[in-house]
Amino acid sequence: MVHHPRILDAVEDVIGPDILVYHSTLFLKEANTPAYVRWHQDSPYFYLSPHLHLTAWVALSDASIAAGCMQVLPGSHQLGVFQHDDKPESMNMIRRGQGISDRFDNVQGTFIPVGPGQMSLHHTDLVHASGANTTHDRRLGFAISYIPAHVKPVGAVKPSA
Ligand SMILES: O=C(O)CCC(=O)C(=O)O
Repeated sequence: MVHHPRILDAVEDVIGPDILVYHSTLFLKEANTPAYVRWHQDSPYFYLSPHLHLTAWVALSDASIAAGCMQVLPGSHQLGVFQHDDKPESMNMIRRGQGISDRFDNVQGTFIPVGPGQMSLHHTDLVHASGANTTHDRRLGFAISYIPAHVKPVGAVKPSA
Protein backbone atom coordinates (compact mmCIF):
# COMPACT_ATOMS: atom_id res chain seq x y z
CA MET A 1 0.00 0.00 0.00
CA VAL A 2 2.87 2.42 0.72
CA HIS A 3 3.74 2.25 -3.00
CA HIS A 4 0.20 2.86 -4.22
CA PRO A 5 0.46 5.35 -7.11
CA ARG A 6 -2.62 7.33 -6.04
CA ILE A 7 -1.03 7.91 -2.63
CA LEU A 8 2.45 8.61 -3.98
CA ASP A 9 1.16 11.07 -6.62
CA ALA A 10 -0.50 13.16 -3.91
CA VAL A 11 2.55 12.93 -1.62
CA GLU A 12 4.84 13.90 -4.51
CA ASP A 13 2.78 17.04 -5.10
CA VAL A 14 3.75 18.18 -1.59
CA ILE A 15 7.29 16.87 -0.94
CA GLY A 16 8.63 16.17 -4.44
CA PRO A 17 9.51 12.93 -6.28
CA ASP A 18 12.42 11.60 -4.16
CA ILE A 19 10.34 9.90 -1.47
CA LEU A 20 11.17 7.54 1.41
CA VAL A 21 8.77 5.75 3.75
CA TYR A 22 10.02 6.60 7.25
CA HIS A 23 7.40 4.99 9.47
CA SER A 24 3.90 3.53 9.49
CA THR A 25 1.29 3.02 12.21
CA LEU A 26 -2.12 1.37 12.41
CA PHE A 27 -4.50 3.56 14.43
CA LEU A 28 -7.30 1.25 15.55
CA LYS A 29 -10.29 2.63 17.47
CA GLU A 30 -12.67 -0.08 18.59
CA ALA A 31 -16.45 0.41 18.24
CA ASN A 32 -18.11 2.41 21.01
CA THR A 33 -14.93 3.46 22.74
CA PRO A 34 -13.80 6.75 24.25
CA ALA A 35 -10.31 6.20 22.78
CA TYR A 36 -8.77 9.51 21.78
CA VAL A 37 -5.60 11.27 20.73
CA ARG A 38 -4.62 14.58 22.36
CA TRP A 39 -3.79 17.65 20.32
CA HIS A 40 -0.23 17.19 19.13
CA GLN A 41 2.24 17.73 16.36
CA ASP A 42 4.22 14.80 14.98
CA SER A 43 7.57 16.59 14.64
CA PRO A 44 8.53 16.50 18.38
CA TYR A 45 8.44 12.69 18.23
CA PHE A 46 10.03 12.05 14.85
CA TYR A 47 13.32 13.96 15.33
CA LEU A 48 13.68 14.78 11.64
CA SER A 49 15.26 17.78 10.01
CA PRO A 50 14.03 19.73 8.16
CA HIS A 51 10.35 19.38 9.09
CA LEU A 52 9.17 18.15 5.69
CA HIS A 53 7.67 14.89 6.89
CA LEU A 54 4.14 14.20 5.61
CA THR A 55 1.69 11.56 6.81
CA ALA A 56 -0.92 9.93 4.59
CA TRP A 57 -3.75 8.78 6.87
CA VAL A 58 -5.51 6.10 4.82
CA ALA A 59 -8.94 5.03 6.06
CA LEU A 60 -9.43 1.25 6.03
CA SER A 61 -12.93 1.68 7.46
CA ASP A 62 -15.34 4.58 7.75
CA ALA A 63 -13.70 7.42 9.69
CA SER A 64 -16.69 9.70 10.17
CA ILE A 65 -17.03 12.43 12.80
CA ALA A 66 -19.05 9.97 14.93
CA ALA A 67 -16.31 7.36 14.51
CA GLY A 68 -13.67 9.76 15.85
CA CYS A 69 -11.97 10.96 12.68
CA MET A 70 -8.99 13.29 12.82
CA GLN A 71 -9.48 16.92 13.79
CA VAL A 72 -6.94 19.54 12.74
CA LEU A 73 -6.15 23.19 13.35
CA PRO A 74 -5.84 24.46 9.76
CA GLY A 75 -2.68 26.48 9.14
CA SER A 76 -1.12 25.49 12.47
CA HIS A 77 1.86 23.89 10.67
CA GLN A 78 3.05 27.45 10.08
CA LEU A 79 3.07 28.39 13.77
CA GLY A 80 6.25 26.57 14.81
CA VAL A 81 6.55 23.73 17.31
CA PHE A 82 4.54 23.89 20.54
CA GLN A 83 5.63 22.62 23.96
CA HIS A 84 4.50 18.99 24.47
CA ASP A 85 4.17 16.86 27.58
CA ASP A 86 3.27 13.23 28.37
CA LYS A 87 -0.09 12.45 30.02
CA PRO A 88 -0.47 8.68 29.73
CA GLU A 89 -4.09 7.50 30.18
CA SER A 90 -5.64 4.16 29.38
CA MET A 91 -7.87 5.57 26.61
CA ASN A 92 -5.13 7.60 24.95
CA MET A 93 -4.22 5.80 21.73
CA ILE A 94 -0.66 7.10 21.94
CA ARG A 95 0.82 5.18 24.82
CA ARG A 96 2.98 7.91 26.32
CA GLY A 97 0.04 10.30 26.04
CA GLN A 98 2.03 12.93 24.17
CA GLY A 99 0.24 16.18 23.57
CA ILE A 100 0.43 19.94 23.58
CA SER A 101 0.32 21.11 27.17
CA ASP A 102 -3.33 22.13 27.79
CA ARG A 103 -3.27 24.96 25.25
CA PHE A 104 -5.93 23.61 22.83
CA ASP A 105 -7.87 21.37 25.24
CA ASN A 106 -11.19 23.15 24.63
CA VAL A 107 -10.78 23.65 20.90
CA GLN A 108 -12.76 21.52 18.44
CA GLY A 109 -10.77 22.27 15.27
CA THR A 110 -11.87 21.09 11.82
CA PHE A 111 -13.03 17.51 11.40
CA ILE A 112 -11.48 15.51 8.55
CA PRO A 113 -13.96 12.67 7.90
CA VAL A 114 -12.76 10.11 5.36
CA GLY A 115 -14.52 7.06 3.96
CA PRO A 116 -12.91 3.64 3.41
CA GLY A 117 -10.18 3.97 0.78
CA GLN A 118 -9.92 7.75 1.14
CA MET A 119 -7.02 9.53 2.81
CA SER A 120 -5.98 12.80 4.32
CA LEU A 121 -2.46 14.23 4.31
CA HIS A 122 -0.97 16.05 7.26
CA HIS A 123 2.26 17.98 7.72
CA THR A 124 4.47 17.03 10.66
CA ASP A 125 3.86 20.43 12.33
CA LEU A 126 0.07 20.40 11.85
CA VAL A 127 -1.75 20.35 15.20
CA HIS A 128 -4.16 17.39 15.19
CA ALA A 129 -6.17 15.16 17.51
CA SER A 130 -9.12 12.75 17.46
CA GLY A 131 -12.03 11.92 19.74
CA ALA A 132 -14.26 9.01 20.72
CA ASN A 133 -15.73 6.41 18.38
CA THR A 134 -19.47 6.41 19.11
CA THR A 135 -20.37 4.07 16.24
CA HIS A 136 -20.85 0.30 16.21
CA ASP A 137 -17.91 -0.22 13.84
CA ARG A 138 -14.16 -0.13 14.28
CA ARG A 139 -12.35 2.91 12.94
CA LEU A 140 -9.11 1.77 11.35
CA GLY A 141 -6.51 4.04 9.79
CA PHE A 142 -3.11 3.25 8.30
CA ALA A 143 -0.81 6.24 8.77
CA ILE A 144 2.16 6.22 6.39
CA SER A 145 4.90 8.77 7.08
CA TYR A 146 6.79 9.90 4.01
CA ILE A 147 9.89 12.08 3.86
CA PRO A 148 11.91 13.54 1.00
CA ALA A 149 15.20 11.60 0.83
CA HIS A 150 17.25 14.60 1.95
CA VAL A 151 15.49 14.74 5.35
CA LYS A 152 17.68 13.26 8.10
CA PRO A 153 17.09 11.88 11.61
CA VAL A 154 18.50 14.14 14.33
CA GLY A 155 19.05 13.04 17.92
CA ALA A 156 17.74 10.02 19.76
CA VAL A 157 14.31 8.64 18.90
CA LYS A 158 12.19 8.10 22.03
CA PRO A 159 10.02 4.98 21.72
CA SER A 160 6.30 5.74 22.08
CA ALA A 161 5.49 2.35 23.59
O1 LIG B 1 -5.75 8.07 14.11
C1 LIG B 1 -5.85 9.00 14.92
O2 LIG B 1 -6.88 9.22 15.52
C2 LIG B 1 -4.68 9.92 15.15
C3 LIG B 1 -3.64 9.80 14.09
C4 LIG B 1 -2.43 10.63 14.31
O3 LIG B 1 -2.26 11.28 15.32
C5 LIG B 1 -1.41 10.65 13.28
O4 LIG B 1 -1.57 9.99 12.24
O5 LIG B 1 -0.39 11.34 13.47
